[in-house]
Amino acid sequence: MLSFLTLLALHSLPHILAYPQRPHRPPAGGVSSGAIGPSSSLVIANKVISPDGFNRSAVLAGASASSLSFPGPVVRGYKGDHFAMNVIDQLTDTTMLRSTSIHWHGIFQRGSAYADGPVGVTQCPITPGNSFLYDFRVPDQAGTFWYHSHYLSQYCDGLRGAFVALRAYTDASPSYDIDDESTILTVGDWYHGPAPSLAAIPEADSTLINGKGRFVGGPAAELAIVNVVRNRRYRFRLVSISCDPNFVFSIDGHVMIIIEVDGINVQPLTVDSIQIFAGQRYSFVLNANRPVDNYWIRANPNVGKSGFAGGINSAILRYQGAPTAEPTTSRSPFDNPMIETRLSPLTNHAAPGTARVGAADVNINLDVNFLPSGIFTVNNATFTPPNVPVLLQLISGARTAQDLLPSGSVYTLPRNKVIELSIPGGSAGTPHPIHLHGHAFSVVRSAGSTTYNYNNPVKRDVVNIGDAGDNVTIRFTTDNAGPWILHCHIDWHMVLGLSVVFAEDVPAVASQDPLPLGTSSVQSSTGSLPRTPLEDIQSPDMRLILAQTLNLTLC
Ligand SMILES: [Cu+2]
Repeated sequence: MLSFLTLLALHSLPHILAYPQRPHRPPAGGVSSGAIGPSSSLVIANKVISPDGFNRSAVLAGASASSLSFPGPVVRGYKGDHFAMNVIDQLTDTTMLRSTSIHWHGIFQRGSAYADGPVGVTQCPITPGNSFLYDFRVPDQAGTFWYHSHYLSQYCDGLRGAFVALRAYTDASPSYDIDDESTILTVGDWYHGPAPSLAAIPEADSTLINGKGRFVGGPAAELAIVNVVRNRRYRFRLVSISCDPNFVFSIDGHVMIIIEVDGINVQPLTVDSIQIFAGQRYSFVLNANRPVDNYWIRANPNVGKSGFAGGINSAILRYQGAPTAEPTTSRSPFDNPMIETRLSPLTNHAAPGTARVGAADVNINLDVNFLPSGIFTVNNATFTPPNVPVLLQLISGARTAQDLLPSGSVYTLPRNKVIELSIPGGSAGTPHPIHLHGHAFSVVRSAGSTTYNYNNPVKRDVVNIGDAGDNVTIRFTTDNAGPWILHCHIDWHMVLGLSVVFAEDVPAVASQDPLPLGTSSVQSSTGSLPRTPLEDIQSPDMRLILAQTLNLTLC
């Protein structure tokens, strides 16, 4: 009788918040309860996996060497948390890169540039047998992020996973009932060969949704199943962990109400499909108000094998009570696709600076080109990771763009100014999704649009720069000292040089981005660390020693 009453009470609850309060562990019953963070080890090692029915060795992450997975474990914490992620390199497979480095995509790293991850910009790669403690705070961000290797094209070999910073319970005003690990949807491309032996810009073999999928000509491998209960509302966190393709994402029979873009809440926008580019994220509310059944979830790539024959590019939305069977639903024509110019932030609407084209404090045009020799240039310079990370160059006293390497690829930006970047589209490999570290930016002109919106443009951290004729324009304020890379998130293009670095507020980097003392390249504990501004260290030799302990010397 008691249990019956308990069940009745549970079923009558109007809202089931999966993350009601601290501590961080969610209640049992989610699809996965393997989330880690804000303090955890993250072991990087090799394992043979078969996510689409084809066996291959991969570069994977796990809380331990025995829990490696694709995607990697969800890293989770609350806004305000101090993250201490100790990345331990146990890679052994010589067909792929054995060193590594992790970027926490979308996290601003204010005051902790050394934890940002891009090799050659903020650190050298972590070598096999060593570890590196990523020690950073997330004081003012809540939303959907992800993490991935930022060493050449290593994340294409598997090192990618979701990162969620939750709002505190008291902040919540949810338009949804469920938000837990079962509502994270990763979509990405998958390759049957190791990235270092593939063509410079290879074609993916399959699309994986939540780490499962099928390839053309392959077996009917298990597809991801997303379970829902009728008449509940779900906050799905859609994360593109793609190396290359963008995907048109949709769920048969259902609309999606977008409420968050790249970690920033937006005015709710109802759509029937979302074209999501590499590195982008969308939270959308799905009301499971259709008849109990199975429905196809679709992610159609722009390159590689498109369509849905044999269950490729697909996963399954399964209502509780539906048969254990593949859906028989079909896709209606899209009449309400997501259009970027229809997205607006929920708060802090306006773009910074004077509301006129070219009227920011600093205006920079970035011309992307692809040369016959097979490399990309930005304003005629190709980015190759320097042997001395830009962060160490700055801490060592380099002050001007002319002094900073790689030559022609580093732009110095003054502090507390409004920056406008315009980036014409249409170069080879279009459309390029451009990502800026250290900031979110206002997209005052989107791909496919010729109008400028300074009033309430979407803020995000990856933007598609579109086709010939486009001139995507973004604005941000230089309130975060550090060297921040801007690059194409098609990983193959980044490797071919499609990057620049903004050295922001150069004079303040050494004092505002102190390197944590007590860290060593073989750090194995995850305690909080004392910090001393590097400017307090007067001896250049001592600075060099400190930098060496942080893997910051020669890459
Ligand atoms: Cu690109």
